[in-house]
Amino acid sequence: MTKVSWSRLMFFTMLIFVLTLAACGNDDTSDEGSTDDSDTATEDSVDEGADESTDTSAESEPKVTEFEPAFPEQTRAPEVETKAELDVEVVVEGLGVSWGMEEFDTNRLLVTQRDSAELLIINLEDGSVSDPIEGTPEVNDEGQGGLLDVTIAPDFDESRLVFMTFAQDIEGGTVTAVGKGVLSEDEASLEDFEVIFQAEPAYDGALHYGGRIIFDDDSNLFLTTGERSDDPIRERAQDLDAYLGKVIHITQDGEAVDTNPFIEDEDALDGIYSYGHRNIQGVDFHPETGDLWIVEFGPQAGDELNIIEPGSNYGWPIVSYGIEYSGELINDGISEHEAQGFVEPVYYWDPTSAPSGMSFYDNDAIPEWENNLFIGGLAPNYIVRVVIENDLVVGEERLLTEEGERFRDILVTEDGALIAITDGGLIYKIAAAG
Ligand SMILES: [Ca+2]
Repeated sequence: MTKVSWSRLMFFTMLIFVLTLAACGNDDTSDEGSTDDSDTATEDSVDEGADESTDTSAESEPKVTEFEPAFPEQTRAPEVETKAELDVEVVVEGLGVSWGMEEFDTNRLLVTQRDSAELLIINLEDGSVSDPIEGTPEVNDEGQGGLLDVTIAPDFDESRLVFMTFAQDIEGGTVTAVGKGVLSEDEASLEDFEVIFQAEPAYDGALHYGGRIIFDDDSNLFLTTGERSDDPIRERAQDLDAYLGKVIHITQDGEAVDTNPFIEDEDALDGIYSYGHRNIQGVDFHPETGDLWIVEFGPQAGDELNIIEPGSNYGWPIVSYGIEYSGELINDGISEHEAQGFVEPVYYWDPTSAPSGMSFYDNDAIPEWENNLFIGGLAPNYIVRVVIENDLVVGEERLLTEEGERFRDILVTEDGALIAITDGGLIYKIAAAG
């Protein structure tokens, strides 16, 4: 186990990172960036507190687009800094690409391994890693596919039900699929695993599966999908007869929830909750308002933080605060969402933050973090802390900027520790010092 002092982290936070992002037309790795790109860091030493820069936003890099925000708080929020002293610890290393996790028992996590399709149990107290749990589904592991998210049923203590998302081969290509199984008492296997939902249509591609799942208060599931990236399939994000580029609301049996917004619309799929999304990689409920918040990848820049309203259209690929990887404008470069009849993002990033899994801090262990949102960053390698007031972003901080890790998912434990898993197979624990 390695311990890193917070003062050292804050020092390195001041360093300027120069990122080399692949901007090629062949987006085999797309906006997730390459897993083996060697980011070059220039270590300009800046004394803490001696920064006389007039740019007070957390983002120090220039914008890559010409777009202006629809309202002042929509991008480049003022930089904030955590005052509490923190301990940062690598609890586990040596795993594969770790994509999703859930605390199913105090300080014990279920963690998915994307490429090997393994489900593991991690003990945060002693750093132990279980053997792979038997009975997990067969996946398509190409590109961004594989075993993706994991969550447990709200009545897990009785039902032992575990839900997972994954890329599945079906006729015509691959889909984002949801399945469930019963964790055996000895925790060695998932029994009676069955697929409950497939986000059709299938498409022969390896990108943009979305794949986050979360339970609501009624014990139904929200599932996020992607629009499969390529032009023209991505246009299906706008279509109500396709589950691509959507937030989907289903029961534990994969049926549409009967209060869904398009249930009366014969031309629309009943499971759709919202649409016009690109690739939703993070989802959580705001602890105070109860609203469902998501983050979705933009193309080049234009990653969005959105509050989900049932039946609403979030605009992709008609409007965006980003541009194509080629540098071309998207749909003649219209960014304003509301003016075009779409929901404005609460916040967007330019340049990209490559936002992945996210979690609100719904704990009082670190009081200044209460109700803040923490988002894993994949391409610039950091964790984003977002301070929100009245549904507006009023502050942003970047944590663990010097680690060089791609932070794939974030959770907050019952004890109030922030856990982050990475593509490099590390599990970080960030907690109040002492
Ligand atoms: Ca949008």
